[in-house]
Amino acid sequence: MSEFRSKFLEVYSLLKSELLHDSAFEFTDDSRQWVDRMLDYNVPGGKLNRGLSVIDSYKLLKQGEELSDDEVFLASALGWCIEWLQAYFLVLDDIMDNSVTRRGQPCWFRVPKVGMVAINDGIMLRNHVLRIIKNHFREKPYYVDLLDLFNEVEFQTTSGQMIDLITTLEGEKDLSKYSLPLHHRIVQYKTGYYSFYLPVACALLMAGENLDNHNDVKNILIDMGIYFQVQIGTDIEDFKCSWLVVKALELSDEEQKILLHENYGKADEDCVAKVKELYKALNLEGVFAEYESKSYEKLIKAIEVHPSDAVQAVLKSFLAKIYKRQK
Ligand code: GPP
Ligand code: MG
Ligand code: MG
Ligand code: MG
Repeated sequence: MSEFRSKFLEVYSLLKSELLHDSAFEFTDDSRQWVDRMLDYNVPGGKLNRGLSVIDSYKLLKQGEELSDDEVFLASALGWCIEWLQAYFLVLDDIMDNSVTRRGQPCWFRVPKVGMVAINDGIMLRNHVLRIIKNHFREKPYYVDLLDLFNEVEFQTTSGQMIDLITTLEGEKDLSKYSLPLHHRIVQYKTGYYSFYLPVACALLMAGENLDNHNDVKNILIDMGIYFQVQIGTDIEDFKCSWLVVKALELSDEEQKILLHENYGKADEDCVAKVKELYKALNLEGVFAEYESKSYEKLIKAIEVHPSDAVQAVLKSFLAKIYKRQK
């Protein structure tokens, strides 16, 4: 667990309080209470891995040097910007997916009296990211780069969300469109940039680096992001374009393909069971284990040719986190 966790949590309260007293808006008690509750409901309830990894990465980039209170604060603030960004994505994604629960509680739009106000709340969360960055980074030499980074990552995530949505359109369920490259594209854009690249990119900017010189770091992190999604993508009922179904299609004979087409993406228990049985018959677990060790070796090789030991340490710490998750 990160040594910075308790500091990080303190920073949340401070950022929230600043937002609740933003002088660009004349808050009333009601409106302040709404935002207060909306933030507590949607922002801090996750595992906070993305946010914390900004500080952890920054510390590794400083190669063990003691961080000042100001550095810990700034890295935490950027970490929270990522958590805020994610809250914005998830509040809106749950509406688009018509989901029921998120992080063990009802989705925000399902909370009584929230409903479609949640759309505006999502936009509010997005605006908060920019308010936080303005409040704390306006004077920094990397301010413009930071804004540009968040803008670009948001665009990539929105684009990933679009291809995810249009491949699972109701009434157009067509399994034959699913392929490994499509699956990779969806997860790369929908989650890879904001979950894996963004935390490290924030730490690099704080450390005075120019992101144009770190395309190799971006590529490695995006590959890790794809691997990470492969691990967890099992959405049979939702007709998701997951790695498992793409692999299954690749390995199936004609008869098995027909079975997949008939049973994939149906809420019916028997259909789900049939798909799972086929996965077993195709030994997808074994195929996955093979894919896992190959991708691990490939990533380690890519990391070890990087010229900076500090950057290597950042990438290896990410790799260790996601490969541990498996067991
Ligand atoms: C979640 O994917 C979607 C995102 C993180 C991106 C949303 C982007 C927007 C611009 C709204 P998912 O629906 O597959 O995940 P989950 O199962 O967590 O809902
Ligand atoms: Mg969803
Ligand atoms: Mg979705
Ligand atoms: Mg999902």
